[in-house]
Amino acid sequence: MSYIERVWEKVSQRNAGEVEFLQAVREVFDSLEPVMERNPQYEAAGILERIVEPERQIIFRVPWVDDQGKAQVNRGFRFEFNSALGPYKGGLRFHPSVNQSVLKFLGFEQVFKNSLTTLMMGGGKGGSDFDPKGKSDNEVMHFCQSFMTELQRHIGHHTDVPAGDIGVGARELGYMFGQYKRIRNEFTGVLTGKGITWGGSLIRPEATGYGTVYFAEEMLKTRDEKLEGKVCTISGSGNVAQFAAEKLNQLGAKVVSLSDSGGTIYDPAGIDAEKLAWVMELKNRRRGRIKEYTEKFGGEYLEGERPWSIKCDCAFPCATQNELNGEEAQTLLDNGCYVVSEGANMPSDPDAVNIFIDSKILYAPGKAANAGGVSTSYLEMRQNSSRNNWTRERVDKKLNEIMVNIHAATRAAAAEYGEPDNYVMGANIAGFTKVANAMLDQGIV
Ligand code: NDP
Ligand code: 2IT
Repeated sequence: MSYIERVWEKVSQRNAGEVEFLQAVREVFDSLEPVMERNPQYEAAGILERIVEPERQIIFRVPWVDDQGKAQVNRGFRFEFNSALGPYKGGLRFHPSVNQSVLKFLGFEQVFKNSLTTLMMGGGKGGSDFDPKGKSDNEVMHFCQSFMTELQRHIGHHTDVPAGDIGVGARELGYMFGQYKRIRNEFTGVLTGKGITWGGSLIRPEATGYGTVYFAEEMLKTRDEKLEGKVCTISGSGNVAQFAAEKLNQLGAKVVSLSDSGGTIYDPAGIDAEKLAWVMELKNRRRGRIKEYTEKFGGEYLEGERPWSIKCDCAFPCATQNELNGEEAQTLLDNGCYVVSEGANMPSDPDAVNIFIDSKILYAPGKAANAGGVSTSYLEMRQNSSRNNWTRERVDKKLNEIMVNIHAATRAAAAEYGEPDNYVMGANIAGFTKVANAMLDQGIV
């Protein structure tokens, strides 16, 4: 049995039942077989055994009082996965589906994503099974304060720097930052995605969506093509989806769908800048459901459905994990889609990933295509350390350069192992190699 398969057997036994985590590990392992053959030093130093085990796992009670005066309890987590390349870095997710498996898959992916950015960041992820949906601002504030009351003892601007993810945006980050500052009596860049007047970076809110589109642009360049005139489907209608749509509009593409957990809206006329501004108001202020879009602008509401049956050239999954299965991947291909750039983390399930790879379309996995968010978080940390503020243009230019570099590094790693068009293999190998070599240098810790 190969080194990889021996480690896989142990990982799957030790983490039995953690479906999402094991899915993420298997995908990375599937890319690494030729790397292990060429580099026996990794086995000798137990790199794989160590890289699948978080350095530290923190699980805690989050008690809070709701608007009726009733005590509520949620579970809080932070997985500090790997610090070989820098302080732990990665978002916080608040969603009822959050559990150990989901956050471990996200933390594991984050290690390779952050390595791919070439910036100095380790990987981590955290969150809670708290559901901000339907809660008052007051309840969200009390929850965030309680969550941070515990989390603050584990994080710091040189140690572990959380940010947003599903269910954690400007409002939640503000409440958490306020509580951190109150307890620790320090104003530091301990969180990223901060408000612009209190340490945030311009373009951080836009960065993940913009970056995902920049990555698609780079992939299209390999075929001498542009995004202009392309019909694009997007899933989700949160932070990543909104700014992917904005950038696609700016580049002359036509966005025809958005979705949320209730269903999909299909607007064949295109979701232009004006309609998108309305969606942002709906989602970020009124916190309403996407189906209201069709009442306002027409088009179709596909209740309970995802956007993948809609004919398009390019698809941007920007909602959540496993939101695109094998059957849907095949439907996309049958309808002529040939670019898939993942804004979400692990949105394509393993069947879909295999179908995309075998079909040789331009398919970019999340850990490469959505790395613009965490990269711009790093630019925010840089601005905080130097007490400087960069202009929009400067941050956006840097973000674009980083995405161009990630694209090039991904292709180069894939080419080195004989599959230049396989972005999954390229991202996994390039991400892994840098972390593994740093771990070798730093000894068995
Ligand atoms: P938001 O909370 O802003 O938006 C999430 C969107 O996805 C909402 O439209 C939501 O619909 C939908 N969604 C969430 N969970 C589900 C589900 N289980 N089924 C169907 N739809 C769902 O989150 P973000 O936009 O920040 O994150 C979206 C994805 O991008 C996630 O995978 C995240 O990990 C990834 N990502 C985010 C980054 C960031 O900087 N924010 C960086 C890199 C990746 P509803 O409101 O109905 O729940
Ligand atoms: O999945 C991700 O990369 C994020 N949610 C962003 C992490 C960050 O630290 O900005």
